[in-house]
Amino acid sequence: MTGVRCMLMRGGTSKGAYFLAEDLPADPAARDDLLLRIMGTPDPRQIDGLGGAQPVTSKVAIVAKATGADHDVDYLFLQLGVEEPTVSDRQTCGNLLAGVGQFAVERGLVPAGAERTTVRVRLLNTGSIAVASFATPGGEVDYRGETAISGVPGTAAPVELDFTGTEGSVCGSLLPTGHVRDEVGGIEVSCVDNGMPVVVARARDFGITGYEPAEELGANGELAGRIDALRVEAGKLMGLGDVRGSSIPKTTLVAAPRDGGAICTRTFIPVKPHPSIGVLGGVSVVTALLLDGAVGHELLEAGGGPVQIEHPSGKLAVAIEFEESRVRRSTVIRTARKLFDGTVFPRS
Ligand code: NQM
Repeated sequence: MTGVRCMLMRGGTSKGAYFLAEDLPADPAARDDLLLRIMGTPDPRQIDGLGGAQPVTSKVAIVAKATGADHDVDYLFLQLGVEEPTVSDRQTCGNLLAGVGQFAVERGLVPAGAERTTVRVRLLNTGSIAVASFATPGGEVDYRGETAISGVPGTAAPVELDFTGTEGSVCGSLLPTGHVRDEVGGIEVSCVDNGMPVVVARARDFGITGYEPAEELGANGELAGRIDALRVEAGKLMGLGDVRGSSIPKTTLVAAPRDGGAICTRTFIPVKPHPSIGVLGGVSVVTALLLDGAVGHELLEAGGGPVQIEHPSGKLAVAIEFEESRVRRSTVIRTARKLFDGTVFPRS
């Protein structure tokens, strides 16, 4: 039986299978078929593959040496369905991105610095470039450290992620509908794309407080139906076409903060509750909330410095720098960890 070289990593609050592009078929259809068999999709438990039975653990990162001078590696993200045999490249993932730099060093694509290493990563899904920096004492990746991130037990070495050029990188503009606020099906929304297309709405407009645990929201079938209807309409206004069955846009419902953060969020990917919040999802939500007139702007309690987003398993800090009305850069701290390195054997 033929195996495929693969590294399983936790990247931020996600987990995925990392591959070198050269270790996978070049033909996208053959590659996707192989990945479905590796991850164990379709199956609600993904029992016969590496997937962890949730969207945030059914992910793949494909990394290759750079094809341009302004970056070091190319990173293609693929979201695999759990129950449905789908493979989508329509979104990127800032959480798996947290492991891409270390993976590139481990596979010899990028030389390690003596103390720290900085890797410029082109996000093939969106075309923007992110810079990841992390510790490499003695020229080796060290995953150990003291940084805790909500949603992950224990601590690990911090990975700083800096994003530029994410504004409108999926839909073409930061406010893809052309307005800071729209009404969709009687609900006020702000539609934004600062690296991830997100529809922001108020939790109370959906008859929930916005503080419910993710499991409770996941059991609310009526809510899932309303969110799907909203995102399908909003997707058209955002120029994304028919988004039925697509992982974008995400929806984030906001409420006033109640745990020392700046805003409380419940995010749906696309209709299942996110156990926390995505990285570029969080960047996009904060960008929207900072705009005058945006839905939820009135709920934001941001002082100076990074904006602390409350989510179902804790907080995510996002720093956004504006230059006049343009986003200059966004920064997020994550951690990542190598879980195993070896050969994976796909289901036949
Ligand atoms: O928004 C989940 C995650 C993500 C994506 C999702 C992400 C991002 O938590 O950059 O990280 O939105 O489907 O990994």
